[in-house]
Amino acid sequence: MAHVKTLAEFITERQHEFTYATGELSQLLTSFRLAGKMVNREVNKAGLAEDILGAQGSENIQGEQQQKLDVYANDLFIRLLRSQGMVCAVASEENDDIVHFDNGGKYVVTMDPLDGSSNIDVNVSIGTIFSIYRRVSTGDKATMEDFMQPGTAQVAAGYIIYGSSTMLVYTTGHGVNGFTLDPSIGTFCLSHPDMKTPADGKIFSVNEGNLYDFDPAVQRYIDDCKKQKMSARYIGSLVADFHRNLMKGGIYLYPATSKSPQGKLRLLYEANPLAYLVEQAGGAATNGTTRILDLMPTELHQRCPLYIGSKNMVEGAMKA
Ligand code: P6P
Repeated sequence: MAHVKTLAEFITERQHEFTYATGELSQLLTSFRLAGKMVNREVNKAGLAEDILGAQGSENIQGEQQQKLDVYANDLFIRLLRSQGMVCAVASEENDDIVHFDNGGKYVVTMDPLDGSSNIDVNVSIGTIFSIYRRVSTGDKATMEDFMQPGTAQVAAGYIIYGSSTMLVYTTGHGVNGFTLDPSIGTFCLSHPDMKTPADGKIFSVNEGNLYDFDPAVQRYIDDCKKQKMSARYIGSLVADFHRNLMKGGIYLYPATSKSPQGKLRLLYEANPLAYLVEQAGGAATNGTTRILDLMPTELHQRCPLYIGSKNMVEGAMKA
């Protein structure tokens, strides 16, 4: 049987592509590799472990019930990132403010530690989404300036999907590669080299419960997808919908609605990382008018409408 390349081997082999000092990428990704395995273990037994299932009883800045696994994942990622010394601050969906580490790290991370966590109790795939940026501020501590960089400034981005199998998918700007966790050896192995998303697709992902709240142009686009006999696939878990569309072709839309005039999804740790990945795989991502990666952030938790997936489908949605 051909040797299966591990994530560690792959990173070593490709580290010359990483703009900054050799070895830094490996250390940066190590926290996500390790945390991904540990979150995977808890996700897989959530149905059994009384202490990890269900709401934590607290709310995050989004006013959303924090699921215990949300908090577990957030605390774990923060602990691992703090300890490995490369990252000096984190902006997380689960924390109102920037989390600072006093370690002189040259990078900052934005992350949604467990997106779609309301699906945990019903056994639907969920995911971790992350972006890595180089610090731009020069003082002792990171500042908002470090987090108000456009998506084009990302040095790496990725997600972990906890599904029928657990995968880590990431880019450093040299294509997209997917690694599947082999639980028998606790190692992520290269399973999807150089991922490319089809320019066209036959899948549209949108919560049609909001249909009559969408802009008429969006309603026309959705109607047109139906007239073309496309398949409607909406899991209600962004990473799961994104991953399927990345592999098969398709478009995911979370447009603005009257209830959410800026849409629901977050720019810094949902739209930007996935936009970086999809463009590296040949796809596209906009907020309905502007390329996601060109948006200039102004707040940590700002929302943006999101149209993301197959290039021709996103362009079609813009012309609707
Ligand atoms: P709605 C989960 O809460 C999430 O952030 C994404 O994972 C998912 O795609 C979306 O919201 C679902 O939102 O409003 O359709 O239930």
